[in-house]
Amino acid sequence: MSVERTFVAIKPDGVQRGLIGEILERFERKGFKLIGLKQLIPTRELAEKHYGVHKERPFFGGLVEFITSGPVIAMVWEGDGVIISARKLIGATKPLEADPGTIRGDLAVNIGRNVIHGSDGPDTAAFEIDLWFNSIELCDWTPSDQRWRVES
Ligand code: D4T
Repeated sequence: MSVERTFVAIKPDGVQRGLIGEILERFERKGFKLIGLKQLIPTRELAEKHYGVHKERPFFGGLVEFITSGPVIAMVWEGDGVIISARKLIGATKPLEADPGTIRGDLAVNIGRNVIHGSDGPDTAAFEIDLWFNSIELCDWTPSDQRWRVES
């Protein structure tokens, strides 16, 4: 596995429901490294670019309304295989199909209020990190306990 970066966002429902700490804790405890973190209310332009692949889908309008309706926590996480692993921590898109133990499996019921987003592949991750963050907002650092998580 190679060291990767992925984009993860806590959606407005997760922020409004007070789930930020619980979600951050799951990524930290797994052993991933936080590279970027900010709170923002996404503009319509940002939301439409982020969900551009869904432009023609019937739920697109509602999705953009929802994601721009309040604060979002935007994050970049780094680690071995973090792109797929983050998707596993997050769980299936439909929360009722998400396994217990996953974020959506434990904390959500409805597909339109599924709490969190994670990039679905390397190209999407690169696109989304670039879309949501400036390079100056990303912090490269070495955790002091790194050797207890990663073989050198
Ligand atoms: P995101 O992108 O939010 O992490 O979700 P997923 O990657 O797990 O799933 P997705 O791209 O297929 O869907 C994007 C977003 O749209 C919402 N959605 C999706 C919806 O409201 N109704 C629907 O029928 C679908 C398929 C939920 C997630």
